[in-house]
Amino acid sequence: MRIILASPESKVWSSRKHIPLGLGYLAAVLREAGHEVMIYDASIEDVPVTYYLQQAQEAGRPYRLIGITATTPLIQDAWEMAATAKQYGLTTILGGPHLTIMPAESLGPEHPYVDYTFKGEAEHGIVEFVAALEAGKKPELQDIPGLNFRHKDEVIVSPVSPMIEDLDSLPFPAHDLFKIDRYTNLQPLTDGLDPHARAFTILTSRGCPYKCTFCSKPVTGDTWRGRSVDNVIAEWRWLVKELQATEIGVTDDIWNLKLPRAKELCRRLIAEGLNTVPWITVHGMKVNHTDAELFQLMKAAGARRVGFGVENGDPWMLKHIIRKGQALDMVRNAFRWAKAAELQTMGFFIFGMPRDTEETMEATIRLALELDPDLANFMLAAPFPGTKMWDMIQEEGNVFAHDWGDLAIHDAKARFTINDGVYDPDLVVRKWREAYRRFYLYRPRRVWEKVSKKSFWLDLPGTLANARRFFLGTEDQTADVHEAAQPA
Ligand code: B12
Ligand code: SF4
Repeated sequence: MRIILASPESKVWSSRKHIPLGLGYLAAVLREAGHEVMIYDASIEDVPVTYYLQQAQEAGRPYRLIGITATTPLIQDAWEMAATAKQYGLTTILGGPHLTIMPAESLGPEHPYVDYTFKGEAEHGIVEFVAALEAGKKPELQDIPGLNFRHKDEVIVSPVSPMIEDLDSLPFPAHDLFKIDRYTNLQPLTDGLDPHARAFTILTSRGCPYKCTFCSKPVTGDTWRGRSVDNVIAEWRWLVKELQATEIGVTDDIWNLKLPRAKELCRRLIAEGLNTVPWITVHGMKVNHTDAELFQLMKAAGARRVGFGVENGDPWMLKHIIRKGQALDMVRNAFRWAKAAELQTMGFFIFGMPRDTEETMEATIRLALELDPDLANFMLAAPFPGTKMWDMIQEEGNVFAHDWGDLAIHDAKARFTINDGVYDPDLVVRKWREAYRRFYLYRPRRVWEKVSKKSFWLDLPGTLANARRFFLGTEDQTADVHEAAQPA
């Protein structure tokens, strides 16, 4: 069957473009099952999806199915894409994080163009689903875990698709199907400036046993499942030797949960000569499960940058509200060891968690200044459904968001309040802006480091737009610069 797997335009994530790896996994299993698959990622395409649908129809080889992925802030775009595809007669199925949390919403009467949704990891389910369609059977009658559909006036939500235990049993993602030259480079310190970057990402494990209150991990879940080092190395070798990767991003929830495995991976990258291509941990890594040797090995294995989820500078907030399972001395140690190994460092900090006050946010700014990472990413707390933080706000406050798009992490606005007589959303935004100013502007050494870099002048329009947004405040909510999503 001819299938399009699509990622909608990321209006909430404008400058940095990374491959939608989940679709790569689905493309790989479908290809293995004999289907013809195209990956359409609206964020890097010059033409709308209708161009390919039209072209295929005119050639007499129409696409039969479109599978669309969506995170929560992108669900509106996913609906629009499904509606468009429906006009071309395609069967439509939506999957990904938002559909795992809210499988029934997209099957409501306002979305008649969505035929199916899928909850959870879909490598097994999608193959069964397509086999049923191809055989002219109704997939809804096949008892496919994870598959949700309409039946008469009812929406039937099935149990979540079971997590894949043996990740080594999966084929490697279909990296070769991505138009890789169109994606931006992964290194924020040279933000997207290498027009020739071939920046791939890799998942060495799925899941994370920690339960940070702000973190949404609906698909990969709380159970950590690691691929064998051999299996990871084989994919890494493919990326480096055959697909000419120029940089690689590890996008695990927590790649270093098992410290000996993390070290072994580094040793093997060195032994196999795969350490010539720089790599980073895209969403950071956990400060727990590290030691000085790990960072030395990472450096020798080609790692360029590590990022850490620091979140807050106040120990009470860390322990009782964020529940990150890490203490400040662990944070300090990890930064110290990473710097000693001459790795670039990045820190992720969150402003405006419930109970954050002027003092706790001040402690966060001071900690950022003390740790002094090469890049500090200050984010405003975004309550995603399914998180503990979402539940706290439902109980004690109000979410301001009008629609799911309002939850985009980089929007320059507070998204909720807590009715405890202390929490002040305006103060949160003020402190967040202050953090950027104090970290990037008010320190002459840092300003000099920035302006003395070629990249600063090459990307001057982008830099000025971001400066306006972070330092002055602006209506423009589409900006970008830094890394996204949840740090480990
Ligand atoms: C890498 C990553 C990124 C990268 C690349 C994103 C991309 N283009 O794919 C970057 C940095 C660009 C990024 C950006 C954002 N991200 Co992000 N990201 C991740 C991360 C760490 C890994 C994604 C991944 O590869 N997962 C592994 C694969 C195997 O899983 P998967 O993609 O979910 O796909 C599986 C299933 O969902 C399902 N599936 C997926 N699509 C489809 C489609 C169909 C038809 C079917 C049947 C099944 C199906 O099958 C797949 C295989 O099992 C996740 C955390 C996580 N653990 O998932 C966060 C995560 C997905 N991101 C998140 C968010 C919020 C964002 C942003 C919206 C941030 C923002 N600006 O506000 C943007 C939006 C970008 C976008 N296009 O959606 C949240 C989503 C939460 C939610 N409720 O939706 C997550 C869960 C992080 C978190 N803990 O909060 N992200
Ligand atoms: S933020 Fe990181 S450590 Fe915390 S639960 Fe999410 S993935 Fe795990």
